[in-house]
Amino acid sequence: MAIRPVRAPKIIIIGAGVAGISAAVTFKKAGFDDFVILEKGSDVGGVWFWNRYPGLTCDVPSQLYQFGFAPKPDWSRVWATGPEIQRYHAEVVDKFGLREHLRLNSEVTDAVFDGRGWVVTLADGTESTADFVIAATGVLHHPFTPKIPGLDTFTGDTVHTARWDDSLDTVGKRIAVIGSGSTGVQVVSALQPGASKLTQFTRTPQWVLWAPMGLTQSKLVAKLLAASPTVHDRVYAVSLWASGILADVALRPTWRRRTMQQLARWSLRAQVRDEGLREALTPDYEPLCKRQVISGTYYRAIQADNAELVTDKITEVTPNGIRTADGREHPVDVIVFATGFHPHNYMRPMNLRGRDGLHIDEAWAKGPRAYRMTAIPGFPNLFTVLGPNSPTGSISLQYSAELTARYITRWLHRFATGELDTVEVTEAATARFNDAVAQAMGPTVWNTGCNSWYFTDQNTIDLWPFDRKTMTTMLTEPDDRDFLIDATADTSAVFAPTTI
Ligand code: NA7
Repeated sequence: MAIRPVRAPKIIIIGAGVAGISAAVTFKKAGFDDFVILEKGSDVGGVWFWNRYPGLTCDVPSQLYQFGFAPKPDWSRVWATGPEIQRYHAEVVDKFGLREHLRLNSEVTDAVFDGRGWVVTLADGTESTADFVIAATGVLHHPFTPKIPGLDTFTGDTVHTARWDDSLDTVGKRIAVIGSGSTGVQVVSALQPGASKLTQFTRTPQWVLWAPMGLTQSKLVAKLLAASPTVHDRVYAVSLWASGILADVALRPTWRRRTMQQLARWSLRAQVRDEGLREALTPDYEPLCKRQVISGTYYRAIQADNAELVTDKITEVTPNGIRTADGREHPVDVIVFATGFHPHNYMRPMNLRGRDGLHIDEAWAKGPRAYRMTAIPGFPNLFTVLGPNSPTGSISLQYSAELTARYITRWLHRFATGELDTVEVTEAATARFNDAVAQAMGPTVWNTGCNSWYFTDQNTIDLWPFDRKTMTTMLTEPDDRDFLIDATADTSAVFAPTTI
């Protein structure tokens, strides 16, 4: 049975990364195809488009890091590389006919609610209107480069990992890498073999869990998965289930968490024999507290003859290198900033105004907050996909994005049938949800005393502190009591379910 809509909702999706693609395919499958996807970049893929640094690898196994609606049996590696993931996104966009909806090089500067719908303006001044706006704008989008005195006097090359310059030649050069997160660790491993010298400058050591990240996926596995969609679905379901164990490790202080933490400590002990270096690489907080770094090559790379770890504070950049607090000047040709992002910016900077001109900066003056990751009080007919509190630390992002998109289609259906014109989450429901989040955050490993990008400026942790089952329950059927639903349209033509 399908529903014959009275009117098709006009939808603008902002962003063509994992969240935007999930939303677009989900809407299309549900019969809502009057949408455009506005993407600031010159291609789809989001973080996988913007990040092209050497060694880029996803630390989530490929059979899990894929859309539920687009299984890919033949990943070449168990942990796929950035370029392969990026190709996959392009293939999915083609396979599901999203190209015709896509407007690349289209940066949204303004989105303003006019009482009934949204007026969206691009950087080139083009205006479009929509009944619904879906903000699929991502969390790690704006690269952070520290302001180091003297940086503008440096005569060599500088690059941020999230804006890699493909023409940059690092072979035979003296390379400085600043940062010790997932990116720093990957880029050190990739650049060290070709460098004349690689110096990694770190402020805080990270636990680096060993895993054979370069492992190829057997061709037999690909054949088996391709031969039977049922087998593939089962493998995907088992992967989702298994990732639940990881979520549990993060959420509750049990023996499972302690075992994982021991593994991280063992990874360091087993691979780094030099006591001085081991001490410099040993964090003073619990493993898993920051986003866990995984690598099978980093400790080898940093112990190579042409590599050096520097933990002294950087005081300035000179024309020819980097000076540290001990007064030493480290001569370098290239500085690679693996210094992360301004996280939690989501739609910002954007002139996003909801009901009565409410600006998103006012609504989020005390930090980003939403109801169940997707609805914001004061912003009718606007939903986020992978918005605040998304599970960047535990549950599959694709699963979460698809679930949220399906939840949004419930509202699209009701708009289509004339049952509502606008829908806006209440402040009370949002406050209740955020109180529950704050309470559930207590025993999580992210709250055990480290500083990570998970924290907002207001010291809240911008992650999902519940399990996947709770997420599924929360995002299956909307609870009308949590929303202000306005229907001013003539609903005399209310739909009748029709078999078509
Ligand atoms: P992260 O994890 O935010 O790491 C950024 C790194 O840069 C981290 O080691 C920071 O040290 C370091 N940093 C930042 N500013 C400075 C200055 N001024 N001096 C020295 N070091 C600095 O970003 P990534 O790109 O590695 O990873 C982001 C996520 O992408 C990752 O978690 C995965 O989910 C994928 P700090 O620890 O703050 O002392």
